[in-house]
Amino acid sequence: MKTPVYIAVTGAAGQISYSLLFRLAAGLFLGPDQPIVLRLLEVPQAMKALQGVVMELNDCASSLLHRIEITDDPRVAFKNVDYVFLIGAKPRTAGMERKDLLTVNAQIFAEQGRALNEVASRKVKVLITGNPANTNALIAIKNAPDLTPENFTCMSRLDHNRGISQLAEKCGVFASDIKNMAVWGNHSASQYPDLHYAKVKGQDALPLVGEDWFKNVFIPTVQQRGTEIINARGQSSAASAANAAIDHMKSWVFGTADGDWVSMGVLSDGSYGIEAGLVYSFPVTVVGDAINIVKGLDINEFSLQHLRQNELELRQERDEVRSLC
Ligand code: NAX
Repeated sequence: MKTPVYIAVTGAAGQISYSLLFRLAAGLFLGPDQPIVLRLLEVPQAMKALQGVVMELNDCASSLLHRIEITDDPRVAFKNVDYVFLIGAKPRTAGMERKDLLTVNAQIFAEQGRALNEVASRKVKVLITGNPANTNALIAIKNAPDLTPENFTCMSRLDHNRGISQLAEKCGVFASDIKNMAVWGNHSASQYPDLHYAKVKGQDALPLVGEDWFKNVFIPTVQQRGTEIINARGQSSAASAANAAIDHMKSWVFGTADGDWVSMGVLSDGSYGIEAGLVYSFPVTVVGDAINIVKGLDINEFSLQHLRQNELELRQERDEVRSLC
């Protein structure tokens, strides 16, 4: 058996984690021969619920799950960890303005960034899922000056997977027949799911589905999918979010397939004119340990407007929490 690796999950008693943790214990992230230690972080009020989750994890009798440790202290949770899923965040409650949500979550991600800076492995891979994910990632990066921005990414993979699924359904093909989906910008309703480079069984997607479907059906469907799920289920996406978090981390650890890419929120280097220093979703490839923004794509006027709108929104979010980043 290999040496166990340490995986921390925050918001471990929440609904995304309730799907994620069992997948991790089943080896769906690192494979069937990699034992893991789970470090689960929660707020003190959720510790009892978390103990219930731990009982259920133990009842799976997974031979990969070497140990489970629970804590309400990020410095304990993140000590020497290799992989971190930052999922825990405060939900928006009645009467709360968007700015209030930004501020309250900014504090959480500032504290967790500082804790990672102090105690995590210098090679740690941190995925930020808790919303507002892009700006939370930026705050974590800024509060972890001894780590590098490359240690942090935020999740747009659920949006990417939603795009693949919509296109596959429209074309009557399998999801695996779709390549080069791209989701640009913020993980918000402004996100830009882009079919200009997408391929369906090697053919250009746009001529197959038409501009009208792309602009008037595909884009709003992907943008509004989270809301549609809340309206149907009475709760936000959880299992699909956990699935996307694992997909994201697998791409990061094992690399992207030849000729394909994935969408990830990473610190902008100024590519496509997006202000450097914002955490923005780009199409990326992963080779070895390096995440590379896909360069040189043609951006038409329609796309440019969407890219700019997302940049503006992320600038505004950043400016609202300036003191922390
Ligand atoms: P839940 O409300 O079910 O769970 C969140 C958990 O986080 C709770 O158990 C809470 O006690 C815990 N928590 C709060 N503050 C914490 C802290 N400081 N340290 C540790 N734990 C803390 O939410 P869930 O449905 O699991 O969603 C979690 C986050 O993911 C939310 O912010 C949600 O908006 C976001 N999402 C992001 C997605 C993405 O694609 N980036 C998609 C799914 C999801 O909406």
